[in-house]
Amino acid sequence: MNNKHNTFGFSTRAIHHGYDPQDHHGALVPPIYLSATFAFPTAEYGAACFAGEASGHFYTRISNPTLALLESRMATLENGEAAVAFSSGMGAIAATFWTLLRPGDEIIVSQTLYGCTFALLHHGIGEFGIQVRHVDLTDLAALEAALSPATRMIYCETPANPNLRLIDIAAVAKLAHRQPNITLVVDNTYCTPYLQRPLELGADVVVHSATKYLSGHGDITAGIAVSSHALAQRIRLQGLKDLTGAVMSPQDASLLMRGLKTLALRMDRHCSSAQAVAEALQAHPAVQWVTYPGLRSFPQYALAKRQMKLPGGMIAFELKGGIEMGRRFMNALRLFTRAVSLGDAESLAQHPASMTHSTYTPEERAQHGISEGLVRLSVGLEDIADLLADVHQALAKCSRPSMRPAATAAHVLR
Ligand code: 4LM
Repeated sequence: MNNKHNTFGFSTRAIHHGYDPQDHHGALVPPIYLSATFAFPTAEYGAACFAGEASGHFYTRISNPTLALLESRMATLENGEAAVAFSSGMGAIAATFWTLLRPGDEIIVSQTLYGCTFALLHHGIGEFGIQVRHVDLTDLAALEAALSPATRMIYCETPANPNLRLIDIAAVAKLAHRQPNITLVVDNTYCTPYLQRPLELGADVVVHSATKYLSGHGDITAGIAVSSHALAQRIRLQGLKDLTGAVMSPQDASLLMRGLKTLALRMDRHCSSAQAVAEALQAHPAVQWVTYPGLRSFPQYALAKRQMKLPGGMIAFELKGGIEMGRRFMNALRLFTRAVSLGDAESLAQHPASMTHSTYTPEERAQHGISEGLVRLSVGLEDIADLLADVHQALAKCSRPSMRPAATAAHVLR
């Protein structure tokens, strides 16, 4: 299937886009080009490659056939023109910031962000003369008031990690594009393009931690930026090539393409299981609150329905008794694994305030809507009956005064 056949459905493109086995000795699975460098037929051709006058691969930090295939697949799935692959989500985010922002510029960011993105803003680019302003992007009047001639970028996660707050991408894009030189960048890690396509709603760049749902098996760290050809070329030649050097390895690109083949199937299962777990939590007397975009009680339920195909696989909740009880719950889990990251086949539980969002001070967490008692679940692909049984048995222990850590899933299943 070549790139012109973009009328196929999401999964067909995730499996076939950009690759014809007959061009590769009939190999069903695309080969992995490990080569770091590529031979020039002549010195003149090499010079033309470096001058940007000839196309072709010449060094893997800039491009590579395996990475190029992955990038073309990610571009079609996000409905963008081009993509750039990175060695991590933070690599993709940092390269996008460093490429598109300069001292004196202003970046408006949403209230709640993944901990290392927050740290990059406040302890990274914010210390190089770029003004970082947090604005509640659910309040369009506040955004309108915050925009200034120096604003060059608006950046958000939706749903936000870890509190699942949503941003109305189309509404923010409309405001952003009143000024021609503002780039709207959306971190689409929680949704993947199967659930939400920000470029179709007016965003200019989508970034991903492809470590998560996109690869889906917890065995690589990877990142992706998707945009127009022109922006992708800038991000590739500045952010990737010179400013970070954070290139994805061709082996990881191959694993990521394997993950993409089952993305739609996996996301359907993550979402249906998360819905069931969220409902079970909501019905339990030990639970103080649950946030999940598929619950009618979710404050932005209508926006979730409109903007996302399904509510996703992530849940945030707090037990009565706060973090002390939350720790007891996490230690009681037998099938859910206590670990950061998300989007894996294995269900995961973690405590953002002391783990992924410990880059914020307690005061900053309070300001940015991350409660100290919030427990985050990434609902995996195990049988839903087993997941519910695990959640119920852990909740049952949350009324007892003390307990020791439970066995791990490996112990239980052996
Ligand atoms: C975590 N998250 O939450 P790399 N954007 C979002 C993320 O959640 C992450 C990244 C970017 C977690 C990692 C430990 C919304 C990461 C950064 O880890 O650099 O691929 O992605 O548990």
